[in-house]
Amino acid sequence: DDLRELEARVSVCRACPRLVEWREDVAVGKRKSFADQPYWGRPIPGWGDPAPRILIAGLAPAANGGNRTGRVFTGDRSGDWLFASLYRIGLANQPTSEHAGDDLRLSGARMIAAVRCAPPANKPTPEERDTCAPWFRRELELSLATARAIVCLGKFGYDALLSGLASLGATIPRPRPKFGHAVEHQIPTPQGEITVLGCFHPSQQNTFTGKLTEPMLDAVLTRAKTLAGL
Ligand code: DU
Ligand code: SF4
Repeated sequence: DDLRELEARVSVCRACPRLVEWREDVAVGKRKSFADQPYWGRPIPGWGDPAPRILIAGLAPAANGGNRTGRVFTGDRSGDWLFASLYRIGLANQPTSEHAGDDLRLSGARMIAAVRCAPPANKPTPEERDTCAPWFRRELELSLATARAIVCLGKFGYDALLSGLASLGATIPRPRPKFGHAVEHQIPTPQGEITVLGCFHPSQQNTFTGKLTEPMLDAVLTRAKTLAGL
């Protein structure tokens, strides 16, 4: 089907030299704690329910997280926080994700990232973001057939998502609606209206400092669930 074809095509993309080098170097070098594990080391497509009601959008996979497991937002501390929350509210079948063979499943939700390859320091360049945009756009387009709520993790993911929606013909209000935790914006798209929700990124920077708490994360995902009719 369309999604499988997209996954197959993106999985061999080498369009960004800096990211190709980084994703492969990390996969060969490996972090000590994962020395005995295989690393994916390639582009990471969206993952989860193929007909999602909720999309969870971020910026890019993590070098020792998604770049290792092959599944975006898994295998690192941010993923641990996210999946614990998804499990608490009933969208994931287990609270943790260790590796790609762990039977983890999402129901009603799908995770996508604006950039498919892990960037150094978790920061793709604007050029890399733009190079990956056609993959993101197509993935978003396929998901919009069913999705009614999109949760954006962090401001970078939020900005990329609004740009992706705009490229698909969505009407983004001017001035651009602002990012914030638990903000909600209704966005008309050619495939129907969707609600975009902001959520602070579950990175250690936010979770260690208490800027993002478990109840705050659960509340945004629960709201998305309600909006999506789940
Ligand atoms: O082979 P498959 O059942 O289509 O699943 C592919 C992949 O997506 C697998 O890692 C499970 C996950 N997944 C999911 O999380 N939720 C679904 O509803 C369907 C598949
Ligand atoms: Fe290709 Fe995107 Fe990876 Fe760049 S970031 S190499 S465009 S998949």
